[in-house]
Amino acid sequence: MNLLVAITGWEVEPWVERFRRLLPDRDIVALGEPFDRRDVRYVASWKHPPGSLAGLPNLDVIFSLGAGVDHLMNDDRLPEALIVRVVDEDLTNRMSEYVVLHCLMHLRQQRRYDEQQRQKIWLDDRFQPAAHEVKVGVMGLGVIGQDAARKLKTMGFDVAGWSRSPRVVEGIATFAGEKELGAFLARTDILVCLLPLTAATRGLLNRSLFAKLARDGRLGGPVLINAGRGGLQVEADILACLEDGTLKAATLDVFETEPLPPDSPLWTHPAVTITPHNAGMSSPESIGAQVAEQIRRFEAGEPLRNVVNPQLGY
Ligand code: NDP
Ligand code: OXD
Repeated sequence: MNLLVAITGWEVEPWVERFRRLLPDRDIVALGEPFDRRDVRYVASWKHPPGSLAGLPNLDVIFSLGAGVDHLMNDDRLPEALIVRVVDEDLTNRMSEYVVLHCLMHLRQQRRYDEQQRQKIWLDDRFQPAAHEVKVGVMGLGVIGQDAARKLKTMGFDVAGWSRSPRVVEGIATFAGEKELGAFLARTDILVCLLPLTAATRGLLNRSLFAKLARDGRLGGPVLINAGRGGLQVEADILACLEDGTLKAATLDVFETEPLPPDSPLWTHPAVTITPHNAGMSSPESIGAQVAEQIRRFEAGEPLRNVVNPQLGY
């Protein structure tokens, strides 16, 4: 057997079927089925149970089936192997759709009109700012962040981005590193987080950061959109900041604990919009093909694409 499919939280069967169609000459097995650990050369993982990949002596490559690899980095018994992540046009497009949708939703105050509709109230008493009057700050200017920033720019928003190392993106003001974080936040009305979860970014979305966002924006207070990872945010701080006006509203796709526990006050907070970690979706069709192509490259001695730097954690 060559490829072990180790998935929790998603349906496994479509992935196994896809890999069997793409790699008919290989043994493909799902974690939980019997297999000889010495036969595994490749693993395709999405949130495999920590420790379950220990003791695979002939493992060469672990493929993350998502863009994020924190699920791998957080397994302290992960075997030594190259780690490859997903960079996928379909996934990137879906993430940008989500970001644009929610920026527009906050710009156009759609939650308020939903409530008015429920109550059959016809009331048009509020000034609507134009997109160019609203400053969006995208944290993380990688594959997804750059795509989202460009699409937000096309919608007319005044867009800036922040990354670890300096990036140049046409038409977008860019900031880098801790030194420039304050200036980036000070010009941000809607903060969009598309960062990976690493030791350096864990808990970054906290009260002290929210307090540095622009206070003079056209939306009546700063808005947070987090589609990166739940571990980036301090949920108690988000709730407290929504209460005292440090934040006006939040859209959250990711949570400290997933699924979001039923007793979380985020569920019922009137200023919070929740989605179940599905801003982007990994499609077995397209990502399966990428994994098969990467295996082909690896075995032909060609360099793998999208290899993760374990020191940086992304
Ligand atoms: P990339 O690796 O392409 O980009 C990551 C960006 O974050 C880079 O710009 C990087 O900086 C920046 N960054 C990393 N660490 C820091 C730091 N300490 N300070 C400042 N900036 C930092 O990742 P992707 O764009 O492909 O994906 C981003 C994340 O989106 C994923 O890791 C995942 O967590 C999340 N995601 C969520 C999904 C969902 O459904 N909710 C779906 C897909 C992804 P630099 O440019 O200098 O390297
Ligand atoms: C990803 C995700 O990282 O879906 O791709 O969260």
